[in-house]
Amino acid sequence: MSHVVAGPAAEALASLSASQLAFLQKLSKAELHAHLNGSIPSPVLQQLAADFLTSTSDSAHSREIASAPSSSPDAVRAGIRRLQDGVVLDEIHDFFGLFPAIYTITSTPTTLRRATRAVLEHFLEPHAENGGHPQAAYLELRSTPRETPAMSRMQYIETVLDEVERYAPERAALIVSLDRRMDSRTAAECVECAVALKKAGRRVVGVDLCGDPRVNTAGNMDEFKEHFRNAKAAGLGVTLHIAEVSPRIPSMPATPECPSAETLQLLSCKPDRLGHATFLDDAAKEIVHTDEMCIEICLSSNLLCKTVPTLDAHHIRYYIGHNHPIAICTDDILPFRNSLLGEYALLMARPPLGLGLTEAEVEKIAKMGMDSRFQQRPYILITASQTIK
Ligand code: 6MZ
Repeated sequence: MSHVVAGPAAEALASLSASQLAFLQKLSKAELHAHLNGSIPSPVLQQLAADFLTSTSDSAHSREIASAPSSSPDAVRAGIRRLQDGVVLDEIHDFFGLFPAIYTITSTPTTLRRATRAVLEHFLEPHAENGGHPQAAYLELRSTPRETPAMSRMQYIETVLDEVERYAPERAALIVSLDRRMDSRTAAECVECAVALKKAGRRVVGVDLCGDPRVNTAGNMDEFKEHFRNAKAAGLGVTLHIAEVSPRIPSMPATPECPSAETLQLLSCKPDRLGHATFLDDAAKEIVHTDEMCIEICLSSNLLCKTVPTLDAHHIRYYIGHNHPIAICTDDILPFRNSLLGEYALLMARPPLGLGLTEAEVEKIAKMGMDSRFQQRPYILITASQTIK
């Protein structure tokens, strides 16, 4: 059973003509914003959950699992059922409650390896339902290193990297995520691991700041800034989730407690790319334009988390209008039930299902994504009419 696409991406896909669909399937697309634990294809997650719930105490695997769980079997069952039924979110904050159940079943090297392999296959294997093409020509997968009873943070990163390198050394790379809830020591450890692995020639290409945007990093931003500076100094790219939710009190002047102050602090780290960037004010937009920071756009994610009411109101329009670099991304295919092809369908479908862009416009956007990869590698860009080296 394969990953099922539903919601806005599925509606957009269903509305395309055969030739539009063939055009999108063939187009070389880069996936630059996909969270590993949010991108596990649902059938694989269900298998991992079943193994977790039925494991007996006489196998090495179950002993490994038994040393790691953090949620009870009942909580895992409820979490997986929720994901299986299709998640309906009242607001973005509900979203982050989905992860404890997932984390419980990807807390050992064995299960993390299986999850990583499944994500790589989803994005990079040619699929019949995708016209025999892969979803993505190139994938920068991101994940937050977790210390569990079964592995250290370094082992976590190495486990994911082993799969990335074994499976698709030229077509995939890893971004190490820092969660907003991390204390500075943990964030420093993650960056140190990323830097050491990059120096050792491994395919770590960047660091990210992610996590529940309710957690305001303004308080410890000075320390986080230093970590991002260290990452940059080592040649890693930096991408930051920024302004994903509206400032709590829009009328308030910027203060350290106000997320818009946090936005300016994050921008002062000189990130190369930004995740979401939904609620940037004029001062922030000015910086983003001047420094040509690519915006990672996640249309279904924003619609389903209700941070953006409609496609028509989406900030992608502003960036397209200003010819600013963007990359079209899925964010988390597991809860959002989308696909990279479906996100591109949202660009092309006629309004109100999509933005109604032309093939030439969509092709240009796909190239922007390819050009915004942290590690530029030669690649073949297949377009409707030509092949460019
Ligand atoms: C912010 C998000 C996110 O890292 O364990 N994550 N952070 N905004 C989002 N938009 C909806 N979607 C996912 O993958 C899961 C983690 O990615 C972050 C959250 O911190 C989540 O726990 P990894 O592989």
